[in-house]
Amino acid sequence: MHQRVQVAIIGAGPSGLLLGALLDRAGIDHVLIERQSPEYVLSRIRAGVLEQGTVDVLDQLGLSIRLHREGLVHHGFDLLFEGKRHRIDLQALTRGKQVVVYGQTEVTKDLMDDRASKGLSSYYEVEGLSIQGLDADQVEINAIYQGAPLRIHADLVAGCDGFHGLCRKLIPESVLRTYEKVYPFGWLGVLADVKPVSDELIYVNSPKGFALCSMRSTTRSRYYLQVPANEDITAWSDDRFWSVLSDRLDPQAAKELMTGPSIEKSIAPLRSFVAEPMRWGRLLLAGDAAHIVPPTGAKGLNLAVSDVRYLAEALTAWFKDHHDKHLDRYSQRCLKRVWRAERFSWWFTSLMHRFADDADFEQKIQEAELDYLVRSQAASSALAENYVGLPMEWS
Ligand code: FAS
Ligand code: PHB
Repeated sequence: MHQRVQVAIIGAGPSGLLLGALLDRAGIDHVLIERQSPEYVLSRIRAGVLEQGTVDVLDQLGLSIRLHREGLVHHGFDLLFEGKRHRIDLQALTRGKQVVVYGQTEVTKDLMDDRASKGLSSYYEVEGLSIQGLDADQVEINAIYQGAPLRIHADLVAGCDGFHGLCRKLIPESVLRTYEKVYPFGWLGVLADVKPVSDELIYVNSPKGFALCSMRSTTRSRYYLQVPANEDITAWSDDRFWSVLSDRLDPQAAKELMTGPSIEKSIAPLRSFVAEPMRWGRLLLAGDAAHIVPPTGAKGLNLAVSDVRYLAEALTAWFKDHHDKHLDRYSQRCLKRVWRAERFSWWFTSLMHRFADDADFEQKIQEAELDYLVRSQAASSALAENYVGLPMEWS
């Protein structure tokens, strides 16, 4: 099978699917190539909180009907420390901004359904992918699809293949610069069909470790516990999970916590990572292929979306208006926003988690910073404006 397109998108997670939808609306000929099956992609439980900018782009695409029907608008969240909860009033602190709780799985499904309804070219369960010609006058992609050779020629490649993907590694070592911080802990996440313990999210700083009470709907909860980085998930029965979570909550929440069988349980490692530049020749990286943030600040998916919005604008200018102004600035434009999200996610992770070599002094300092934060309008405004998402217009 052979195809000639303007853009080849590698990876059908949120980045690749969203870019495909935006290129379709712009009339830019493209193809989507994914290693896994659609079912596998949908089985991954990831992000839960959407910034307004992410909702806006799904509105513009006409893909937010279910989101507005099923998503939960949140105007604040709680910080729990020293056994007490303090509400961060996002709406008041950001002059009316909010976030929407709507799982990444649902966003991915809405994007997949849109793509299928338009009959757009997508190759799932592709094997043996190789990409040549990123520094030549056209790119050649070879792979195996349904047991037969697949060859695609493209003008440009969008590397949307995530942290473990192929595309970032195609940038020569002499060009690529990476920055990384690996945290000594991970998040043990549980999904359960039980009523959430609170109407809003609760971020917990406890001497025994971080916890997060989130949700996917009013009947489906998503909880996380900080665990050591090398934790063995088989050591975590549901009973143990609920008992440890309850122990990190305030007395009222512990009393009201609804427990039940987990329908998904997984451990996510935490790291901060940035690869520069996000463009090399005919390759443009977007989303987790270029950067990773610890999920504390709920930035991962939203940062992928802002990359893709910039990339779609650059590709439209290139193919439709035949100017490369945005394409040339793509990497620099994304990285400004990436580093702001990296800083916030690192700061919030450092404030909320127990670090193994921390003495009691560090716990007291964290509690003092949290106490200051919930009392100071200036400090809580800074937290709120980062959490709802910084303006896309900041250059
Ligand atoms: P993705 O990793 O989602 O998608 C990349 C796609 O490329 C995958 O489908 C992969 O199969 C495919 N691929 C890889 N190599 C390929 C190849 N060689 N050929 C073809 N396809 C290939 N963010 C939050 O905001 N909150 C959270 O709570 C949160 N939890 C997370 C938990 C985990 C375990 C992980 C890994 C991430 C989490 N994130 C969270 C971040 C997550 O939501 C990402 O930001 C988001 O998935 C980024 O989307 P993509 O850039 O599309 O990358
Ligand atoms: C989630 O619901 O999965 C979630 C919410 C907020 C975060 C991280 C994850 O900061």
